[in-house]
Amino acid sequence: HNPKFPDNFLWGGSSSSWQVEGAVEEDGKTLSLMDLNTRTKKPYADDTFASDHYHHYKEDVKLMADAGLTSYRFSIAWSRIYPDNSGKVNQKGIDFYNNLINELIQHGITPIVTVYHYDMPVWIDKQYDGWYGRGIIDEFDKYVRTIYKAFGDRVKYWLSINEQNMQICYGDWLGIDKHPDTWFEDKWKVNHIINLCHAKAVIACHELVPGGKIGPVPGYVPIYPDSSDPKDQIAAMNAEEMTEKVWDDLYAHREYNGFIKSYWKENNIDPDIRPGDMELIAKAKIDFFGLNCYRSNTAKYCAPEEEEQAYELNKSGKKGNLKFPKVPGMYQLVANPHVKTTDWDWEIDPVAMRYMLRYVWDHYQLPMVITENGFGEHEQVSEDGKVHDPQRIDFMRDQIYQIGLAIQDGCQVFGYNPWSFTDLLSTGNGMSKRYGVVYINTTDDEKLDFKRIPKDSYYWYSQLVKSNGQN
Ligand code: BGP
Repeated sequence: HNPKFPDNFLWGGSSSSWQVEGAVEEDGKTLSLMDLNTRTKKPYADDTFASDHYHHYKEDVKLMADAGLTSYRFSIAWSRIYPDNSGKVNQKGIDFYNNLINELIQHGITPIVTVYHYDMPVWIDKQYDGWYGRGIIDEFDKYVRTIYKAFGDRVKYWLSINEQNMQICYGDWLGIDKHPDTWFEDKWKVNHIINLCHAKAVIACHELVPGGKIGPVPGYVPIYPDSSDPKDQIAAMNAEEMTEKVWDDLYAHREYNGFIKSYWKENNIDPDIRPGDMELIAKAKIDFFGLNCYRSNTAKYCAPEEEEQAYELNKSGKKGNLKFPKVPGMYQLVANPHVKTTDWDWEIDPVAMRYMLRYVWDHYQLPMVITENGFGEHEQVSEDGKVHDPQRIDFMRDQIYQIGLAIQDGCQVFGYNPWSFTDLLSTGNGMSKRYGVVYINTTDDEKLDFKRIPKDSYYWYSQLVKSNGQN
């Protein structure tokens, strides 16, 4: 039996605009870098239609409501709201999100909206060199103010920038390190500009959304020491600092922590912090933490004379194709013999969920909502016309149990939004790595009907949701 979940706990689902909507150049929208990114990797990614949620949103919301969901976390595509540098709002973009939000609310589902989820508009990138140029800050401020004014009467939960830490740590994978030769120093400059945009998003939300609450969304990967060797413990702390804690501290304490400041100094890579920047960041008081958690990592000591190794993620979907990073003098990541892995070598570790919630609660004492957590798999429709996904059910059951334990431990958690509700494009594997509790037929080009087929996990999750976490 699961521990008891609080009344009004939000049981939801999660997505992001470019991964689910499709209609990438419809009704005035222009392309984002992610749209282009997946486009070049055809055939496995079909960015032009994704899950065609743009045309199926009513059906999708109905499926959520039938399952008893009470929240839905999604993102707004900046390039649907401001498609170019004319400064004119695209009314059809506003209409789409208005319709979606109204549909959700009519079905008793609370919208949780991410302002920015990886999808840099191409025109912003051209004009300001994406996150590299400070010109983006005012554009971002204008964009967030527009969406708060348009939707803030109904949307009370907002999320600023999805997985800023992952964007910075794994910039090559997400296409943000556009100048790889200088990325080592650039990333902190880029990160500082994103911090300023995060601050703008927080401040404007409190100014413009009556009763509005906003939080960041770090991608959280708890890091364990590989052994009881004290050097491994420090290595795990170093890895946690460099991939996670620097961001959490900034969001919660609203200043850079001592660790990163001395790291910059040591490496002579101070970012360009201008007068007024830290005052702006200091004003951005967050209300809660949104947290994405899929897996854990394990770290061990790495001697300074070792050779550096970049993280090479497994994009093949065949086990054993991942290369762990080595950061000489700091840490190296290694396989954990105590946990199983997915076909993409992601650790399947429900305890990581409890660890994360405990860690964030202990350090920051802010309410938390899980904004992503899920199991990626190769999937197809069986001969009986159904989609059987027992591994996803096991995954979710174990994760939810650990959330219950964390709540029992005293952590304040107000919702669980697994990734994803419907199948959608994966960042690196398009539709060949599926996460949904609802299957979408996008594989058969002959009959590209986007038919929605609830998987076994949908029915299982629905039962759990309807009993507020018991089943
Ligand atoms: C998170 C992202 C999501 C999502 C998920 C799964 O990091 O916020 O956008 O894609 O990871 O990752 P992937 O699609 O690479 O399997």
